[in-house]
Amino acid sequence: MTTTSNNAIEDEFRRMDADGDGLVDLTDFLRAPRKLLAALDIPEDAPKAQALMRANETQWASFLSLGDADDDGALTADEYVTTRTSPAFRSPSRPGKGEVCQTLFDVLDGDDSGTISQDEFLRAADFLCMPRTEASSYFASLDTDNDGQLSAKEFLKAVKRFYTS
Ligand SMILES: [Ca+2]
Ligand SMILES: [Ca+2]
Ligand SMILES: [Ca+2]
Repeated sequence: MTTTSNNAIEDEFRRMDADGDGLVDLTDFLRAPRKLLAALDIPEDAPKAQALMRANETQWASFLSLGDADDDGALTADEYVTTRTSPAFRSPSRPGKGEVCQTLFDVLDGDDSGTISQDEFLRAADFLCMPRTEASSYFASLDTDNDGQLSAKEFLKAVKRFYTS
């Protein structure tokens, strides 16, 4: 099992802290899902979009409850590391975690087929900062039954790996 080094977590923090003020707040935290919705042309008032944003807000509240030592509603780099290295962060029952995975799946499943096709997956590749060729092979590695579609189960396994690596 690999432990995420604090350096990697600090990099993650700096990516989230888009305005570089040394704090990550709710606006910073919601920037990524907002960008994804924009990349997928999903209006923010669509039910799928609202579900994704609500799930992220719940997730943010759990980040604060784990790491916001001074209770100011924003995380410093140190507070962020505390959140990310807390054993409760990895818990599958952490508030918002399952909801974020499920609502992310629904957003990527553009045609509501209940599975994510390679095309649907590649639409999000830019958002994942992944070159298309890499995204294609990543998709293939996630599609464990090789039917060309990611089931919710295949997808959740991937997200879970992402959040625990
Ligand atoms: Ca704080
Ligand atoms: Ca689909
Ligand atoms: Ca599959």
